[in-house]
Amino acid sequence: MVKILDSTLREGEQTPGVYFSPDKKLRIAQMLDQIGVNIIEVGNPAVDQEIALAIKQIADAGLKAKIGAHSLCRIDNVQKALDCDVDFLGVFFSVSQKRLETDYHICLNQAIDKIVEVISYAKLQQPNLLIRYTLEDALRSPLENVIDAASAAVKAGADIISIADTTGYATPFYPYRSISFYVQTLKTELENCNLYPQIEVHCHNDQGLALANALDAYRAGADIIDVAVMGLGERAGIVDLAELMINLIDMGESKQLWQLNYLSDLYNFVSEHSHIPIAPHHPIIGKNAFTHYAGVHVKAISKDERLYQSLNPEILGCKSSVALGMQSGYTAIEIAMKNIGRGDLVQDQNLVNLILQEVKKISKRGTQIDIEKELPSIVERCYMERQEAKGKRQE
Ligand code: HCA
Ligand code: CU
Repeated sequence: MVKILDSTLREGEQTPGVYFSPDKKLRIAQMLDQIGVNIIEVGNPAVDQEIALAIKQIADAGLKAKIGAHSLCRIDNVQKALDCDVDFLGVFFSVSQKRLETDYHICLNQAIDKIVEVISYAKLQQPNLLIRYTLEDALRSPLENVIDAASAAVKAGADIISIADTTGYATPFYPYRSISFYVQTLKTELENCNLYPQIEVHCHNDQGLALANALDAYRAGADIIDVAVMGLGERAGIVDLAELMINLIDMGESKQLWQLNYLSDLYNFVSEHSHIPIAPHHPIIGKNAFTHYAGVHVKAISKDERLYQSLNPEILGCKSSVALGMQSGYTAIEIAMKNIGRGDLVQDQNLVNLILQEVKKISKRGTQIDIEKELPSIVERCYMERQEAKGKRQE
């Protein structure tokens, strides 16, 4: 059974302009817990005192999920995380040759000494702490460095090794640049040394491949996958929570693992408080994700929704709908009229056609027609017009 680590509160808050107050953080954590996420990464307490407070508050909230803090590979940072009573600590340090030379100005052995020192310290302070060591920018680090750093980290007490594709460089389509290759190689190499950490993956979306890479890693045996609500995060963000869950179910995970019907409340809450709108065509969660529009589509789904849906909206606790506009056909008007309680009028084909023409005309304003709010008066107007025309014919 794969585990999901949600990083909306850590990586997601690294989206420019996003800030969640401690109260909002707690609410988001509760909602993630209700959905069934396994680990909630809340933030780095060394960044700000308020983040430290939020971590502590969530760690003390009695949630089922493990609550984690993020930390630089430094003892003073780790101590701040431990002071927050977390169950989980994530320490990251890159062993890419370029980073070692250009930024840290140390050699691989010195880097490994630092990683070992920090992890051993954390383990000693809190032996039951779940410790993750992340190979930042792993996909652009020499495999030997990755293996050496990972095995040293596990020997020092790391329970989880995370392969971070920090810059979204991975692709499932080039074997040696694929995250599955890193997962498999690392597992095999560590097993050969009798080391059995859980393997986590953290995929960025710079080339739009975060989800594909995460699923590639899943197929290769990754144990934990990182996500954020709406895929929030640095630059182009990371894997989207809802998209990952749906695809994992598609690939054989049980849908009983997660309460998917709570996803839309969570997304609306995060969207509202991050001030980032959910794209209408966002898969699964967007307001158009199960909305059918063009005439030929609506006619087909009126017979069987599966003709234009590969996903059943019921799994998310929602229903499909129709939209009205220039692309609409006759059936959409019939359905929409029934939806607003004017099914009594659909027998009048001329009236339905008149409404259709009116809808097409209105659609030229370029914004969506609100069926609940606008259709009743359109129907009324067209109905009156029909009655007048009938009256005139009788005169
Ligand atoms: C960061 C980089 C990071 C770390 C991931 C991790 C990445 O923002 O600090 O610690 O597991 O993408 O490498 O998010
Ligand atoms: Cu990241």
